[in-house]
Amino acid sequence: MEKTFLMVKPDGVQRNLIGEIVSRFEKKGFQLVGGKLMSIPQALAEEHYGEHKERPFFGELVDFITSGPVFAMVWEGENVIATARQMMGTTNPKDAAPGTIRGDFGVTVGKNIIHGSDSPASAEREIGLFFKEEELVEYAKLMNEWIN
Ligand code: DAT
Ligand code: MG
Repeated sequence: MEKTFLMVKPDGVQRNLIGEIVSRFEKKGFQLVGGKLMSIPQALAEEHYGEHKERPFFGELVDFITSGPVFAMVWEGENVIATARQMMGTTNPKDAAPGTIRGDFGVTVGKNIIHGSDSPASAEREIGLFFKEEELVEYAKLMNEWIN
């Protein structure tokens, strides 16, 4: 089953949005496979956002993501990578549709509440960066028969 890496950013943690965000993915019908509250070390932040290394906002981005704890998660489900991105809304909350996480809770691009992998390759890479194999829990949920 497809998996994705999602993370409540420091602004979302400070604004008490962990429960709200977890709840949205649970209610959708996706399954939580791993989760932890953690502080991101500088080196991990730079590696995670490596694709943006040359962008002018890279320094700010790394400072922001290391500025407080994040809630890192792995979620599983059919088409979960693309669907989670839709549920997050566009990168800049000013353009994000109401009903999306960034549309409902975000105001500026620098503090946009949540991260989500954008492709199968980045999902695999990011899950590997943040979670050890043994931190991911595979389990059957009877409810899945009513979802998939
Ligand atoms: P996303 O988080 O939607 O995948 P991204 O990968 O393009 O977006 O960028 C990573 C993060 O960098 C994004 O969540 C917020 C920040 N960011 C992106 N574009 C920015 C910009 N023009 N100015 C400031 N921060 C930006
Ligand atoms: Mg991205």
